[in-house]
Amino acid sequence: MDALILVDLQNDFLPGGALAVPRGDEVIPIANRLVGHFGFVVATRDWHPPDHSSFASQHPGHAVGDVIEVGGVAQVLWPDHCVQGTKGAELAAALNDAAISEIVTKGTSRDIDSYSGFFDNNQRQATGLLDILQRSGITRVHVMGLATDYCVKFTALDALKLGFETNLVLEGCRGVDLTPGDSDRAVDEMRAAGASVR
Ligand code: VGL
Ligand code: ZN
Repeated sequence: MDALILVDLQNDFLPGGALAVPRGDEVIPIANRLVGHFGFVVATRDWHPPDHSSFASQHPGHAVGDVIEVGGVAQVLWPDHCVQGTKGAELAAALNDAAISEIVTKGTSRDIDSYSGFFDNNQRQATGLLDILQRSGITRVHVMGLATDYCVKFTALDALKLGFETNLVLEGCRGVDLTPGDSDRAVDEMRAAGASVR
């Protein structure tokens, strides 16, 4: 059975939000169209405590976009975003959330970021997404959302590693592109790892 995974379609990732993905709003109508075609839809949600270690504000002397080491892993520093319980962390206002079967939260521990919808960046803590998919008899996943070069990429790569047939819904993705070309390279990586791109 197939599942649609909607990655981080949250207000803070849309234009005007705290970590706005350029043209991120364009994928909401695409999500709204696709949810009708899937019997099973899961949404992931970036869901950080206010003092999350991925926030540049927590690292005096560092700025947004710097890469530092946190707990032994490389961490890009971001503006404060998707703080638990805030408007910015809510699913996009225009998203038809009636069709969403499950919501998975990630990035909830202060000390470790989680780009993948499956695991934190240390691959130590699971989010529950794998259990949800297995319990529902899902064998193939279609992944779309924000951002192509971070959470979409790591969610799709983990899905492949976990043995799911994985399709990237390219028209439903937009990237941050901190470095120009990051999103194109992310798509190449997903394809090289075995994802179909349609
Ligand atoms: C994301 C950066 C920081 C994403 C989340 O959803 O791609 N990117 N947190
Ligand atoms: Zn985040």
